[in-house]
Amino acid sequence: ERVVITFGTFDVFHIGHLNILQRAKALGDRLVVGVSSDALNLRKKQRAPIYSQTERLAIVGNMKPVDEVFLEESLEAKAAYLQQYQAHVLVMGDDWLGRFDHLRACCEVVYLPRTPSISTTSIIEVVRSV
Ligand code: C2G
Repeated sequence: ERVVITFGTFDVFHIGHLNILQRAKALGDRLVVGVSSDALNLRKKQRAPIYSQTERLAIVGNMKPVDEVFLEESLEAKAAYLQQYQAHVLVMGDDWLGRFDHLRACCEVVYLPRTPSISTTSIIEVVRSV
């Protein structure tokens, strides 16, 4: 059984998120997703997500391609998470290109192209301007 793992905030879940989960699942048999915690987002983006981590875990965990979700509490713990979930492949969007190459010692690392023209930030801007 080939285990694929990916990580993300998945705030205000949109089609770009669904696309990457579907493409990640297609690379193996089982898809595990680390959903970044509210505290981690506050640290790295200086703002809280719109949807709480409980809501984001429920949304991502109930998407068809996803077999298991867990809370990602630290960006630096990737190697430990890969080991804990026995991952064969790490998938990240290509906004992270090159950033996880050091993990090639643990598993395959695949960067997938982002879905163009959609992001949580652009959704927030559109809604704000309505
Ligand atoms: N994504 C995508 N296309 C978009 C928007 C996002 O393919 N138009 C992908 C991103 O590349 C990422 C995933 O969807 O792989 C989740 O995106 P974010 O929620 O923005 O994830 P991020 O905040 O970058 O968190 O440990 C790493 C972090 O947790 C990644």
